[in-house]
Amino acid sequence: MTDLSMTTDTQSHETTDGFQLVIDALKLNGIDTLFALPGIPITDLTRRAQAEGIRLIAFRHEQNAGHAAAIAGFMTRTPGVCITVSAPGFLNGLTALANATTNCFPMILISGSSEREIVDLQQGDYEEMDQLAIARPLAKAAFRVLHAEDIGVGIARAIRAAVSGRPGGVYLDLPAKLFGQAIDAQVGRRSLIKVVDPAPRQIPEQAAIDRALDLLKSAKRPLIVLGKGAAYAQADADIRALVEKTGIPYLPMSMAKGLLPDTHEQSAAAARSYVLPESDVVMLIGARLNWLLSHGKGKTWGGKRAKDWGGQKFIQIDISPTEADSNVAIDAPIVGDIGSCVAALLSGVGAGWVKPSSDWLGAIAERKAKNIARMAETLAMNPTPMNFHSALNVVRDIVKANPDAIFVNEGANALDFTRSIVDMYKPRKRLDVGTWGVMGIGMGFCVAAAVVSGGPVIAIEGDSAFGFSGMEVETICRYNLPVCVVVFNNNGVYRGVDVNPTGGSDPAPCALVKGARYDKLMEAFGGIGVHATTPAELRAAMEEALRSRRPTLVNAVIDEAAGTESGRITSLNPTSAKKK
Ligand code: OXT
Ligand code: ADP
Ligand code: MG
Repeated sequence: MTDLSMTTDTQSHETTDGFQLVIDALKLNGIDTLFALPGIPITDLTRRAQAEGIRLIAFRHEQNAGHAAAIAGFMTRTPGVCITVSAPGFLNGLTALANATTNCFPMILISGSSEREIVDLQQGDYEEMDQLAIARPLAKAAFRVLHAEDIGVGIARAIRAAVSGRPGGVYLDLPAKLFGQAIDAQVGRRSLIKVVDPAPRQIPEQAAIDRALDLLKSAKRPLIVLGKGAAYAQADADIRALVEKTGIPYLPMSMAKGLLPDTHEQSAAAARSYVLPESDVVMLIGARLNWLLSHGKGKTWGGKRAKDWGGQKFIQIDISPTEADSNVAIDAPIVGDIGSCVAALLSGVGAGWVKPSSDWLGAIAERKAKNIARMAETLAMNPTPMNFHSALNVVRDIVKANPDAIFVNEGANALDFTRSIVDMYKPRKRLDVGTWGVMGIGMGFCVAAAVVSGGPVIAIEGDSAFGFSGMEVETICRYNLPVCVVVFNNNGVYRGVDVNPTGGSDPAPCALVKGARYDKLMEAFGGIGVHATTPAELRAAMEEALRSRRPTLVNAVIDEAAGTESGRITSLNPTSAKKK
């Protein structure tokens, strides 16, 4: 317990309680929004927080509240806070907490819990569970507060753990009894902590910068890979300056799209499978060499051929010192925050800097032009029923006309086609399934994006993906958020043509109800539902949604045979992997 004995001589006669101290501690630290689902023991916490001027967004399922908190953290660099009830509510929030940790999003999951004495003796309390022990391996840090005078410390530690260094998910366990604990108001006030400099800059070593610059200068075919860490860092102007001053082509990972506009001439996104194996020096900025980058090895990276010319060399900028060498050797690690690292690199890129050769840039431009021309041909087709391309041709125009709208995307084909077809123009506008490829982020992300930005949100959702969080359209309607959800309805997980091999009447595992009308779900709660079977209908519906800012769901009918099993990652299915 924090020692407050020094303050007893100045005690007031007013008292405060645990509820109030949690609210005061959050407010003191600039937390102005909570994503929650009320119930015992946190109902009054949500009520009183709202009464005290905190924006309280109440959800239909804790997983969605958790995803909302996590992405709010990504967007703002302030921990997003999710509040749940004990055991089942806590468990519902846990997927989001683990996903936040995996994706390096700063988030705090606060759950009410049962009394320690009863939990530890396993006496069967209401919603009894040893939550702290369960959360610990899934969170960056986990804390429990037992005494009202420690609430300030508990919240301060949670905030620091979530945003400092590599951001992540933090669990804060608050037993029911804590909320009602009364203490002297002045003692309570003094126990609160306003966290000073919660995410201190981490300045890189000059030697590390010099090593990286030397390697970059020696490159014949350099490449920059921008990851979501670069987007999170909010060092947009310096990152753009580094890319443009060095003249090095760059590849944006999914959530780094828009950090520089996708139409930028140095973007190598449309020549991905050419630049990865051909580059000789790769500078990773806030991107891990995990599965999404084929672990930095194998065919994607040139395989044996690359070894012939000495193999690829890597520079990696990351705030986590243990990230380097996690998959392949990193020749020039730079440990620090991206803002400081990029600024330091920039100061080494002077007037004498030699830009990459026209051979390298020309070869990339040629590949890009071919891929873009091929894509343009496919986009220009107008088949009946619509396919992913003809529908996304519309979405691409709408996003171009509304570059400030936040764009949420999940599914398999609905994700992969969208990522390569829909250009992003501004940083942190594209929010998606991230490192785990997790379904269910959709409506939680939409709610948070609308609440945090105050602006319009567009979501492109596979019909299966939408099902994971679909009930939150009620939340979208209840708070009257300017969200336009487009469900790419192809009657199934991946495709709608899966068949039960026994010929029995049960549907196949990947099949969903044919011809489902997701638009009716939005109408059920007073929003606008539109059934769109042509690109023209889809365009009209999206334009109207953005104009009116009314909650809208467009059920876009997509050819059930279009697309592939698992989208672009078919090869990860064990059966396909065996065949290779
Ligand atoms: O260079 P090449 O020639 O190769 O071409 C590339 C680019 O150069 C080119 N390109 C362009 N060309 C022209 N112009 C432009 N502007 C341009 N830009 C790019 O396009 C190609 C492709 O580029 P890309 O995408 O960058 O490259 P590539 O090789 O694909 O990149 C590799 C990866 C790995 C980086 C990339 O593929 C990627 O990011 N993939 C992410 C995949 C992912 O995370 N998928 C989601 C998970 S799938 C599965 O797990 C699903 N589940 C199971 C499940 C999950 N996930 N979660 C939970 C909680 N439970 C269960 C389920 C249930 S998906 C799913 C639902 C699916 O059904 P839905 O109905 O929702 O969706 P539909 O499929 O639509 O029906
Ligand atoms: P992507 O999926 O886009 O490739 P990852 O999630 O794999 O991106 O990688 C993000 C990386 O960025 C993580 O290794 C994380 O430690 C790092 N990171 C996050 N924020 C910062 C920051 N402010 N400064 C430096 N590195 C950061
Ligand atoms: Mg589908």
